[in-house]
Amino acid sequence: ATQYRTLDIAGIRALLSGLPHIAARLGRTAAQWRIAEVSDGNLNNVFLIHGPAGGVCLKQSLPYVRVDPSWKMPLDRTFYEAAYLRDVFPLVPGLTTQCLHFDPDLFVLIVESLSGHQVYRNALMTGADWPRVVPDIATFVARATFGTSVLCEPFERVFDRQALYARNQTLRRITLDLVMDDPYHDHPRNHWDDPRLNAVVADIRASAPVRRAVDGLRLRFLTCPQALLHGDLHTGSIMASATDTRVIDGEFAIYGPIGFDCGMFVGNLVLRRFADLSPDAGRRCVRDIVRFRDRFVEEFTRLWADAHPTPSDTRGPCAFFIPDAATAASPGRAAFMDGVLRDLVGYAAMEIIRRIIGYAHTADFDVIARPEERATRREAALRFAFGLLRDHGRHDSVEAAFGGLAPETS
Ligand code: SR1
Ligand code: MG
Repeated sequence: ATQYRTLDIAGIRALLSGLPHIAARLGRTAAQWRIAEVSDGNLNNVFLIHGPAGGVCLKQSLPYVRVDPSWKMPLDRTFYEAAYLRDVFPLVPGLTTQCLHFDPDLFVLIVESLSGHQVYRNALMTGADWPRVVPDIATFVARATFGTSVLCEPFERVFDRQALYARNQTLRRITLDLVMDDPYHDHPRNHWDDPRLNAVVADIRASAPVRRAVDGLRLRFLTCPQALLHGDLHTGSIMASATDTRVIDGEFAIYGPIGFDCGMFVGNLVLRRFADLSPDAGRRCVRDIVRFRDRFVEEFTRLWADAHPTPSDTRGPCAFFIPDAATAASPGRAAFMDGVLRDLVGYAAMEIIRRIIGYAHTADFDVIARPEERATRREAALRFAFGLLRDHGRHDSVEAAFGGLAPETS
């Protein structure tokens, strides 16, 4: 039996040589395969393998956090990523990658490799403005969440799937702690490199309305299993080109509130806006958030309007809001969508805060050379997120929450 070991390049070559469908995709012979480590995220080892006929991407869990080997961690995260891909790929075939192989002993996941794509965060940082990406992500979230919810499927199937992802406790714990808890009090994992941020951090932590909003959003994260979430949908979990968009890295997959995926994506657009020194950054950010909301609501509503069950279909989707189920304008649906968008605003704010003062920062601000400018920009982002949480639930629309980002507000 195969025992777990961390694979090096020779180990990868040997493993893939024994997998006929992968070897065929790469092309013979194994000696011709070029294998390069491209590990970039916080948790795992990642390799790209290219042969004469094509390429694959191999990801392996480590028994610790890649960027902090003293932080031990179970291996099962690639199992959940493989499960997520199997569950959502049929719903969003052109918007993620296909799982080609999962090895349950080595915790190795192999997916198709992408060519000509960049990590979307990096592309944004170098000025890309690709109109397809934001609506593609909105379509991805709408289809992947709607299709795994009781709005679309018999509850028996949904509850079985919920039971599987309920075991993804290690990564749910990371999100709960790193996104929803640590930043709101002193914790050794928190860090920010500039004392100029101390005052805004103190203001956020001292605010009773913020505390109430964060508590409510944490509770919803644990008690509202609306749909299968990606769970870590920041701009580093997206590979994109001008013409193609793929969501990757679904290891944080869990059942939760749909607005969490939306909010994480939007929060990262806002981080970019505050780090971007170009004059139209605010306008572009608001444009993209509105674009995201419009496409998400349009697609989710369309799917819902098409999904109403027939009387004979006793194992079909639940017949919510059935009196007006044939109309997209159903008040029941509107209330549901309003709830998702309210969650979006709150989770976006929490994502902004944790990426600046919590454990896992993003690269967006690192390219600002002058420390004063960097601190000013980060502080402005924190003050903006502070306002979103302080007024959480009181924004009538996405425009009311985010419209102040354009024209330039910092
Ligand atoms: C220890 S993991 C830190 C962060 O990296 C992942 O990408 C998630 O965003 C997580 O919160
Ligand atoms: Mg990741």
